[in-house]
Amino acid sequence: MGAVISGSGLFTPPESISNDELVASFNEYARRWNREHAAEISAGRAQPLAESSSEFVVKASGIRSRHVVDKRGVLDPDVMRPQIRRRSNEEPALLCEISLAAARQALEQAKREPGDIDGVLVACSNLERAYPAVAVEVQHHLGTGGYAFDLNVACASAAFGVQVAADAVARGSARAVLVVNPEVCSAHLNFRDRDSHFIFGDAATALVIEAAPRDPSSPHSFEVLGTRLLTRFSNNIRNNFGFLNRCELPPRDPDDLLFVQDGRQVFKEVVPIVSALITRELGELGIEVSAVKRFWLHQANLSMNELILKRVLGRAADESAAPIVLDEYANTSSAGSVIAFHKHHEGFAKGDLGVLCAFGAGYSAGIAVLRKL
Ligand code: CO8
Repeated sequence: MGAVISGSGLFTPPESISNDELVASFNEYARRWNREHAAEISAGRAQPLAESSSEFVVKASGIRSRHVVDKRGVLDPDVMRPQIRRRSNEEPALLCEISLAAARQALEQAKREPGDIDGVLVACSNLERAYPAVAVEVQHHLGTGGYAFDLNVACASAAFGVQVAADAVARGSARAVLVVNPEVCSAHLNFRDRDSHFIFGDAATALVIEAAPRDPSSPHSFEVLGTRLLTRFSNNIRNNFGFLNRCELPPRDPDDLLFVQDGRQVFKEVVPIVSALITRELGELGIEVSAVKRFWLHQANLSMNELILKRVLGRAADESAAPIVLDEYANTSSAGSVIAFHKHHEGFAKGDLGVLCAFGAGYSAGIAVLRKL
């Protein structure tokens, strides 16, 4: 018995911010800060803040816009964060709500009812609370059976979820598992940091993974041929937010409780890790790299994806072989590779091969090799 991805779903927040809008907000903040600190700056006790630019953002990352859960709060130079209505414990939490939207779509593609699902994994970078697990809340509102738990391996979380789910259905401990990736990255992003203010966006994705799909000939059914995960510790992408913060002495700078990275180091170190992972897994499955029709890669940086594929293929990949969604969505952490899969798995004939690969903080990376049923 194997495992099949039989449906995918995507929730895209309706509001979107262009680079020009984001940069205008940042630059207004920088000008205000420089005015307020003019005396320290002229005395040499502070450095003026430099302005951001849309040209830099596109050139350095390939990102042109991002969807967010609250555009007004992010763009207001006095706020610079999404403003989210506090919900009562009786209402679905925000991560649960966006998970449900993506999950229902995935179930529809798979032609499954919630009662057909034995497990829900919420696999993402930024969980909304410590407990109860968001996955259990999603299970409750969807009405699925079995069990549910949260899993956090940063941007690689979806790939880790796919392996856990595929193993469960292949061993028969679950008939079908729903893997959901809700990401409200805008709430963990420091919009006052010029180096990273443009990087992330919000979205949620979902995959149904099961042993025996209801409709094997559906355009959405892909057999999971193999999976491989790896981790290697690095502090180059870090977020120190956690339950010990309120007890720490001395207290931390609030900016240290948000996303921070050394983007250039990450780029340099992650490209070889990921290209080796893809090459090795395809080799172990006896698959020629040239036989892979499409690569659905994590969506952090356009040049990074181009370089990874150049190393794997020995030549540049064209866009139909490696779809890009980060231009519209920016980095949506664990959702990125699944958005690429969800929007671009058309045109596959029976037997065609594809690779889903996610990577990020940890470092962590995971791959799933898929074959069209
Ligand atoms: N506008 C204009 N100039 C700028 C800006 C800006 N906004 N920002 C920096 N610059 C300047 C710098 O000051 C520097 O100037 P100088 O050369 O004079 O010193 C110059 O531009 C170049 O700066 P960098 O070296 O930083 O620029 P890079 O070319 O490296 O591009 C990137 C920066 C885009 C960040 C790039 O390094 C990158 O994308 N790296 C890969 C990062 C990556 O993949 N990270 C994974 C993160 S995802 C993850 O796993 C975490 C999950 C958590 C999710 C939740 C979050 C909120």
